[in-house]
Amino acid sequence: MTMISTDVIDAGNEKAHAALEADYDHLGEQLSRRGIDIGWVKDKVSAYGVAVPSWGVGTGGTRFARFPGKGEPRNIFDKLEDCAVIQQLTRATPTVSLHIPWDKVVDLKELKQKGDALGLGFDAMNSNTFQDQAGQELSYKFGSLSHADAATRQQAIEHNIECIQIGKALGSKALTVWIGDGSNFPGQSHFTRSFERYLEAMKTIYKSLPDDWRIFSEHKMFEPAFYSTVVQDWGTNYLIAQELGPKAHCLVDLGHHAANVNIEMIVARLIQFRKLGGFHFNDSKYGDDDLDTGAIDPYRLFLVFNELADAELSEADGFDPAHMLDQSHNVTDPIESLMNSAMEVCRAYASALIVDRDALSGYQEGNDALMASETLKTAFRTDVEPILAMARLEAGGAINPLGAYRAAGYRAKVAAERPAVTSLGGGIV
Ligand SMILES: [Mn+2]
Repeated sequence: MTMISTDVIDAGNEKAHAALEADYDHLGEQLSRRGIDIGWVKDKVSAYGVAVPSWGVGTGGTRFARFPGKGEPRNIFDKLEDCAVIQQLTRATPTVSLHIPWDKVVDLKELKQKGDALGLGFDAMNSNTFQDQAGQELSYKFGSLSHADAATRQQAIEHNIECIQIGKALGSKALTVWIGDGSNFPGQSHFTRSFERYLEAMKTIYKSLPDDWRIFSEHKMFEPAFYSTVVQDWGTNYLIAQELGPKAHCLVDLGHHAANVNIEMIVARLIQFRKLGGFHFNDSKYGDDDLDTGAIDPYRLFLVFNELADAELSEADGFDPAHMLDQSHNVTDPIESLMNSAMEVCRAYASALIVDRDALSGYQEGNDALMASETLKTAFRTDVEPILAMARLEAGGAINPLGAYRAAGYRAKVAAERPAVTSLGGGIV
């Protein structure tokens, strides 16, 4: 089942094919002068995938307002179709990450079949105890897994276990837990006791994990709590993963740090101690803006991938991070933003793969700061787009996904079929 007519993709590819071949050959020649086989890079990019967040295909909005777009998905089945468009054109997003209860369905078999029919797998499950749902018995206003009340904590634990059960039926292998627990006033909550309660609750969830599953805890410095947050930084996150055991890892959302924090170094530390679970890619200027990946600081994204490529190529012990996007789209068509973001992630990966690591290592050992920096810059400045485009073309995708998407008129088509919805799970998470 394909969402975009292959005729549209073929027509676009035919027009762009000759130029791509020429650009690819030229880049191949440049890289071979540096001792890099372009085919090796392309194969690695082809094998790479980043998960699309189900909540990303709807217009997210901000904490102030949401301006719905036309033809927005009404439910998870519509969302999967939009995700399938992204995968069909970019060939970089073979899986979808679900958020429960936003994506809860009556018939899980039907959902799995829909995914299968669209060629989509299910990545990490995301639980939600940061807002109250209709009919929910106990409120999360004052916290969930770290709540002072044992019955509220139990309710949050049971929700996470339910997410695991749903994920099992869909073929997922991981649970991501982000809580909004924290305080707005000094003295409002006891730092140690609330963290103890959180750990105890997470240990109960951990016991319900199947053997081949992992649990990712996601830290976030602030918001919704503006004074203290229970899982506020990577240090706390590392403590959690250590306390829970080998199936527990840390998830790094690029927007969940203080401004100017050296995220790539955090990534290196987590890799070194085998606790890097995965990513939520996005970009930001001020806080947790959830802007499109690479929109503000593509060099930072590259530097994160430089650490990932280094670990991959040196076969670092226990290195197997899950890659996901986590964005909120306010002013763009979410499908266009997610396609571009997936390609930005692939670009950062390809650029990191062409870093001359032997040279870099030599400059590091020899204290040649300038040349070490230049070695990274040389890779970053190289336009790897022909590699990405060729990988897409060979996998049946579009040389120019954005062009193909617009030419296909997908949004107008679904706008006619999908009445506007006023509220849809999503937003900044
Ligand atoms: Mn996130």
